[in-house]
Amino acid sequence: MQINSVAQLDVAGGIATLTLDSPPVNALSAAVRDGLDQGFRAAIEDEAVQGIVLICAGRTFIAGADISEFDKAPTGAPLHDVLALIEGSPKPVVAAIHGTALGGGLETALVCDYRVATPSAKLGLPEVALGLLPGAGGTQRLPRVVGAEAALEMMAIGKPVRAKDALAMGLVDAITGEETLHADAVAFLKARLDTPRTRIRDRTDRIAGQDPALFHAFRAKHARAFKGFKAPENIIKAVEAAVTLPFDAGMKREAELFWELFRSRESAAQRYFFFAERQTAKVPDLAADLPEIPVRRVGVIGAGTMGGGIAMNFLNVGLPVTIVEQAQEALDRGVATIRRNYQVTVDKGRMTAEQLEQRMALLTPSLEFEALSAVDLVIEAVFEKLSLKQEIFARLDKVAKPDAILATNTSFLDVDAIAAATGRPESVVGMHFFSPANVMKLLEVVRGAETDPQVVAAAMAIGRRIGKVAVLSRVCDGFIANRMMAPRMAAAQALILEGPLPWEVDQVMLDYGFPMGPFAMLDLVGLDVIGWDAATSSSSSVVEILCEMGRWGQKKGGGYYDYDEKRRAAPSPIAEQVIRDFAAKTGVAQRQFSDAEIVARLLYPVVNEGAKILEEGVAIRASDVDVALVYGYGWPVFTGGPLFWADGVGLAKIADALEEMGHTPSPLLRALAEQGKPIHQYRSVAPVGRVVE
Ligand code: TC6
Repeated sequence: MQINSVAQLDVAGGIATLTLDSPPVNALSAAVRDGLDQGFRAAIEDEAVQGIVLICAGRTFIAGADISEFDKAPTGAPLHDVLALIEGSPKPVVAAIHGTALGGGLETALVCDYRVATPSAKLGLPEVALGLLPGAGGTQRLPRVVGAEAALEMMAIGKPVRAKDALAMGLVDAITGEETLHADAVAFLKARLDTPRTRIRDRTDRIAGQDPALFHAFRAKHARAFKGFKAPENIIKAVEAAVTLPFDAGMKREAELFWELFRSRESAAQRYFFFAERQTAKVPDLAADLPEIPVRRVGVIGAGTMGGGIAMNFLNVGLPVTIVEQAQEALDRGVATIRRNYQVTVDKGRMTAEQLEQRMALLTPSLEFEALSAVDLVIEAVFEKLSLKQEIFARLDKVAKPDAILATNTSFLDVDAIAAATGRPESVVGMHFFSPANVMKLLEVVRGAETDPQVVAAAMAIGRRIGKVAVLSRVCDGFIANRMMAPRMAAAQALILEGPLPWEVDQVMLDYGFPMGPFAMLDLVGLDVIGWDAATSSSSSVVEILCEMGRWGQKKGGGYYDYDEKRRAAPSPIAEQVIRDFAAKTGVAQRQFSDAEIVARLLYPVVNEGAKILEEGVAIRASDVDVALVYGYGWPVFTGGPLFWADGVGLAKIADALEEMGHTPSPLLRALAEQGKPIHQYRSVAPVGRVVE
C-alpha cells in the first residue's frame, strides 16, 4: 500500500515493512515524517500485523534531518511526535539499516526495539559538524545504550561507527547479509515477537553510577579541538543530564541546549558550510554528461616536499605514480621522504606495514622524462619560476600522450603563460595543492583561458577521488586562497610598526579561531622564502632586516620568535628591538589597539579581496571562496569563512572601516552594502569571456 509519495507499506506473514524512498539520502523531510507517521499508524492499526520492519530504498537508511528545511517554516508531522509514535508502538519494531544511519536517522532507529545492519553500514550522530546536538532524543538515548563515554565520543567528535563496532557496543543487535537486509530483518523480528520488550528510555544499566570525573576529563582532553565551537560543550552538558536526570527531564534539558545552538551564529555558519562544500563540485557551464577522461596512471614532476606529498594522494587511492626528478640524489631523497611519512602513519597504528609496501610498490621513481609517456595525468611540482615551468611543459608536450591532462601545481604563476609553452593549451590546467599536500583538504583547480571543459571536469573529479575538496578558480595572481590571505599578511606587517607586537597579533588571530597566527606562520615557512633576496636586500623592511641577521625563522632558531631545540616558540626581544627601531626610524606613530581593531585591520582587507575575486569572476560563487579559506588556511569553520563572517559583521561597517584604514572598498562590496544584500550568497555575473551561469 502506497502511504504517500515517499513511503510504502507491505504486509506479509504477519510482518509489516515500511519502506521509505526519498532520494538522495532519505533525509527526514516533511514528506518522510508524514510517511513515517501515517505508515506506522496504518501498521499499528492493522490486526494482521505482529511486528514492523523500517527500511529504506536507495543508497542509504535515513541520513538525518533534512538540513535544507532548517531555516524554513515547519510543515508536516513534527519529528518528536513521530518518534513517540514509533517508540510507543504496541508491536515490536526493527530498523533495518544500510548505508548511513546518521543524526535524526539514528535517532529514529533508537526509538525502535531493535537495530540490524548490513556489514558496510555506518551509524553516527554527526550533528556537531553542523554546530548542533542530536535534538531528537539522541543525547538521552545513546548513553543508555552505549554508555556515557562512547556516547560522548560519538556525539561530540561526530565520527560514525562501523556496523561491526556498533554491534560490539550494543548499538546494533545483529549484522545481516550485505544483500539480504530485508529478509534477515524479517527473520530476526519473527524470532522475537514474543520476547519481552524494554524501551531504551527505560534503561539505566549503562548510565547508573557514572563517575562525573568522566566529563571533566573529556573536556580537558579535547579542549584544543573544541575551542571556538559551542556544540561540543552543549553535547557534554546534555550527556551529563542523561546520567543524572530522569528521562523526561533529560529530554527537556536536551531541547533547551538544542535551541540555544540552533539560534547561534556558529551553527548557522556550519549549516551554510555544509552546503557550500557540496556546491563547489557544481560548475554551471560544465555539462553533466561530458565524456569522462579516465585517469589510471599519474606522473609527478619534482620529488620535493610538494611533489612527494602530491604523489602520496594518488598512491593512497591505489593509483600508480611515476615520479620524475633530474638527479638521482634528489629522487632518492624524495622517495625516502614518502616512505618515512608512511612509516609515521604505521607507527601511529593507522596503517599496516603491508599497506605501506603496497603503496610504495605503486611508485615508480625515474630520471627519464620519457617515463611520463604512458600516464594520463601529469602534475608538475618544480620550483616556482615561469621560465623553468615553460621549459618543462614544452618538453612534456613532446612526450605526453595526446589526451593526457597536463597540470601545474603553481601557486601564483600565470597558468595561461605555462600552457602557451605547449601546442595543446586546452590540455593544461592548474592543480594547486596546499602544504602538506597529502593532508590539506583544499585543491584549487585553475582553469586557464583555453582549458577544455572536459579537462576542468576531470581535474575536479580526480580531486574528489583523492579526498580533496576541489574549488575552481580562474587565473590570477595567487588564485583564491593565497590571494585572499596576502592582504592579511601585509596588514599584519604594517600593524606591528604601530604598537602591537607579533605575538600579540598572533594571539588575536588564535582567539579568532585560526590554527596559527601570521608571524608564527612566517617563521614556519621561512622568512627567506617569501621573497627575500640577499643580493638586493637593503634593510628596508623588518623582514629584510631579520633575514640579513640570519633570523629566517624556525629553521634558524629565530625569526619573529626565538625557538629552542624542540622548536618551542618564545617572543623574541631581538625581533622586538628590530621592530621598535624600524618604527622609530620610519617615524610610525605608536598607539594601543584593541583586539577588535586588530581583527578589523587584518581581516577586513581579506573580505575586500574576496569581493574583488567575485567581481572579476575568479571564483564562481562566494561560498567557494569561503570553502577555499576554511580548507586551505584553517579559517575557523564556525565563522562560515570570511564572506559569511563579513555578513555577520555588516558590509557597510566593513566598507567604512576599510576607507578609514586607507583601503578602497571594492565596488561590489559597496554596492551590496548599499542594497543590503549579503555577500555570501553572491554568484559571479559573468564578465566577458569568463564563467557564465
Ligand atoms: C539532524 O539530523 C538533526 C536532528 C535534530 C532533530 C531535531 N539533509 O554528501 P553527499 C544532500 S542533522 C538534506 O554529496 P555522499 C547533499 O546536499 C543531520 N540534504 O553524498 C547532496 O545534495 P546534492 C545529521 C542532504 O554519498 C546529496 O544529499 N545528518 C542531507 O558523499 C548527497 O550528499 C548529517 O549531518 C541532509 N541531512 O554522502 C548527515 N544529507 O546532490 C549529512 C545529504 O544536491 N550528510 N544531503 O548536492 C552526510 O554526511 C552525507 O551526505 C552522507 C552521504 C554520508 C549521508
